Amino acid sequence: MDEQEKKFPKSRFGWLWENMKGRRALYVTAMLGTVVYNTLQLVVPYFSGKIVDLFNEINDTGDSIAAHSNEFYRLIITMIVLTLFRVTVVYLDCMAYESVSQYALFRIRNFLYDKIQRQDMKFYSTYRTGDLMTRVTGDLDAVRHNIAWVVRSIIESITLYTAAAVYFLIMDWKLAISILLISPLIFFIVVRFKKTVTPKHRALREKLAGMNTYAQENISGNRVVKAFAREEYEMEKFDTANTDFRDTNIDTHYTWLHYFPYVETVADALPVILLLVGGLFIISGQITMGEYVAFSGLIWAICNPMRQMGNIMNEFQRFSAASAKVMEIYYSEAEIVDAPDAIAHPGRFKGEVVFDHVSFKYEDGKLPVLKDISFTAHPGETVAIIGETGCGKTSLIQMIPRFYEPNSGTITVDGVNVNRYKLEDLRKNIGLATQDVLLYSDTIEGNIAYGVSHLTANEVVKFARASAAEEFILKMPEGYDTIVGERGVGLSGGQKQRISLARALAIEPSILILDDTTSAVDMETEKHIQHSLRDLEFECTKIIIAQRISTTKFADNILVLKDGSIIEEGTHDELIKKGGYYSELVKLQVGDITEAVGAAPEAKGGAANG
Ligand code: DGT
Ligand code: MG
Repeated sequence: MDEQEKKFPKSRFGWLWENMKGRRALYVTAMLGTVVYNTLQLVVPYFSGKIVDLFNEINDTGDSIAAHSNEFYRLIITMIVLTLFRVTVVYLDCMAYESVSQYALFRIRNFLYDKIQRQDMKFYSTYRTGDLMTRVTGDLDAVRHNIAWVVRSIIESITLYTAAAVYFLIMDWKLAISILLISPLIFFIVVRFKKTVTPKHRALREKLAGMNTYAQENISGNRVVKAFAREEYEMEKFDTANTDFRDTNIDTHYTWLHYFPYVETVADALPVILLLVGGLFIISGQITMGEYVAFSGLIWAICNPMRQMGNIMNEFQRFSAASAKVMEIYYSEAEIVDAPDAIAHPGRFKGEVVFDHVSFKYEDGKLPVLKDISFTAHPGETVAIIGETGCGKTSLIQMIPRFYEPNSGTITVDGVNVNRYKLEDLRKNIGLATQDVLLYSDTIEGNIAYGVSHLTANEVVKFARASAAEEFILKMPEGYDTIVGERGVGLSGGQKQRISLARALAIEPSILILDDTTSAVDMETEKHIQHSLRDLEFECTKIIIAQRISTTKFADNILVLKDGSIIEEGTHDELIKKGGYYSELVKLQVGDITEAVGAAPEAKGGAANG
């Protein structure tokens, strides 16, 4: 057992068994079928031996063969019927293995996808997309191959070998032992082979994942590559990864070739031993000619399993490396989950958000990102957060829907710690427009209605209007039915932001969080959006991250963040009077501070920092 296996609640085979639920009986039947059809492989040599012996007997007695034709026919027909039966069993058996393996593959894949969907942010920053894709494709196929082929081959080899060995021992134990004595040598060779090949399969699997990650990042980041004209460089980098993968692949497959001659020599020695010892036994009258024929017709049943062992071991090691990767995701647990006694809150929240001495640090980061943050957003209020880039704004708002949890302090919504609510109820009440906008490959309408599948076309239009998105949507070739996202028409940054805002508004959230959502829209449009946000039909607390004074100006409370701490707090006018960081910012963006106090500051240079 390797290290990776130890941390899983089940062994590899226990895990496979778990995922065959519903098809276990079929799998056991298939395994029994393998035993049956391999045992039946002895039929042809057995009957051939019988026929030869019968022929010799007739010869010895001097009878005519015609007089014994019935016995011949009986033997031949039995042989044919059993062979047909065996072929039928083989056929059904292969179908059963395939069916069970596909069933388990389907089940595991669905389960993995579900698992991945439910993971928290930490998971997504730990695993690379290409690596995850490798797990649900290539690695899973190795698992399927194990169920359908490796297990069958193991049973096949063991059955054949055992059946032939037993048959040999019954016929003539001395001859049998002289042949079988050589078998342990093969085990010795294969165990050595396993030791060499195991780390190679692990390395191979890592290289494949690395190469896939590379390809995935480059394909999705192709704009950057093109912008910097780095195609050649990227191709070279991929070529290096590809070469490395190929070399490791060759090395892994050559490993068996190093052991192959030894196995072949041992396997090939068997017929020679049989010829030598068997010949002597016939001469001394110890065995009949028919028995010799049966022995020699069956010697492959001893040789082949021995030859096959290397191949099986190779495939099994591939399965071992791959299954460890799949099981890692299968048994991974999200850290941020519902508390056992989580509070259900299917309805709307009033929308009071309170941060009480919250400090936070990313697990993989060294420095604290947020230090002792305390503020209150009353129901219906607008709280703006402003501060230089990297000061922790996004980190702060991500803790409200519990994407991350504070290291100390508490965050409450309507007086209850957010970690006490059912995650789904909490998150369904929060409309979030993230800083990096991701739209799905779907129509504009589908994207806006993402959070509420029953949204009517009229409502979609209403939210698009509120987000100042209607005008450009109507100019699109197919209006609301235009496909956007990866395969659809391109949208500008500001257009994407507005669709993302409409998507957040469409769920009519109790708490609306906008992370720099109007940074890429022009001043006129921003004004329109601000009006809509003030006149929403539903009550909603708004937490708005912004870089522009024009956005923060109307907020009930403005938090100025610096290096993870709130350095100033108050309304626009209060902060200007204070003459601190905020008022400097106003000067920078608006120019004349007297204009800014109580007036519309968006008239000048608001795009600064946008
Ligand atoms: P922005 O959007 O450029 O205006 O900056 P903020 O204020 O939204 O900054 P934020 O909260 O994204 O990042 C604050 C600090 O935390 C910054 O030093 C980068 C770091 N940080 C952000 N996300 C992660 C993460 O996932 N892991 C680690 N280790 N650090 C992160
Ligand atoms: Mg940010």
